[in-house]
Amino acid sequence: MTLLSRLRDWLSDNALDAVLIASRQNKLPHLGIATSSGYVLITREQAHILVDFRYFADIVDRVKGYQLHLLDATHTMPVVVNCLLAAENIATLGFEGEHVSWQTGNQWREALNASLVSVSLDPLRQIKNTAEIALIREACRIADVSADHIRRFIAPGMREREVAAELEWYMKQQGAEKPSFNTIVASGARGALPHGKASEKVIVAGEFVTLDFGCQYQGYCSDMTRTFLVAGRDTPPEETPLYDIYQIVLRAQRAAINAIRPGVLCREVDAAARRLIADAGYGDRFGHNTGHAVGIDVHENPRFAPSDATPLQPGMVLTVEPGIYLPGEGGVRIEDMVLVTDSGHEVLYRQPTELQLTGEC
Ligand SMILES: [Mn+2]
Repeated sequence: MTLLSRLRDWLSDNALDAVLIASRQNKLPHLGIATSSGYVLITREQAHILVDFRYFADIVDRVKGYQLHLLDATHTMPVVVNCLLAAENIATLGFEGEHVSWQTGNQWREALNASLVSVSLDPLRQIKNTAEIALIREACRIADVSADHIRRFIAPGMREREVAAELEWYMKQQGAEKPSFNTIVASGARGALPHGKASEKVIVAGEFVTLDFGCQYQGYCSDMTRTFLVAGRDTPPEETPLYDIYQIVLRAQRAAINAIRPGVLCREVDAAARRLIADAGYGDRFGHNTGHAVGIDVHENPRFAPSDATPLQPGMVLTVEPGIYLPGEGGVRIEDMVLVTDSGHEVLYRQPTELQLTGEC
């Protein structure tokens, strides 16, 4: 089903005459570009795009099936939209309350000649279509080859920030538009910080280093975490202090991935990882969800969370990223992205999840 026909079905299900889309996330599939400016108005009969001079020329040659309207100082959004509301006899207009500020919402209520209803379009993005899955696969391919590059690149004496810069540069060389979030490089004791942004800390041989990163490709995100053992110490990997923790996290991550198939509830996948970590005695050291959906936003719903009862459906794409964090000592997290398929699941990365050493080996 096409984007527009899905939205029109959604309009009838929600007893709305039209919906005004303003968020970057939900405009992207219509505009083909990510921008916080401009609007998309979908009515029962028509589809309209309203943009200013900066975007008009880019969009006019590309989008098909929409009426284009140029916004300027006199043709403001409320002026243009009120004309369209009158022309198409629109009484009830949905808008994205969760993406609009209280101030803007109040201004629209004053200015727009329709009864406004706050709605959420985000659930419509939960099941990815074939074209979206192809873009996510490419974002994942870039992260995947970049993980291998950065593992070989890391050497004792480098700063976390240098490693993050190399990783982001490499992803761009591979075709990424930008990182999908601030790259996390957390080495040694900093590994206990689940979101330890790359710092000035120098990486030392024999430490674990956790890298959590991803990129955006044509508007779609990837998200990946690997924890490596920094080479350069003679001690065998099995004798490093966090080796056993690594094996527990790896077993938890695999248990959660193996639980993924259509019909399973998100909280059951979370439980598969959480139970294993709790049974090993580290339940209180795993203080976040097991995963989240990924798409245009790097964090989308549903979540692999203890309270999320969403049943999995083919076409959903989620992360699986359990971790254990020991304050003062360090931490381990391993994250893959997984596509829910008709018969089960497919992991979108090829990089191994077993403990790997940094460097050329
Ligand atoms: Mn993630």
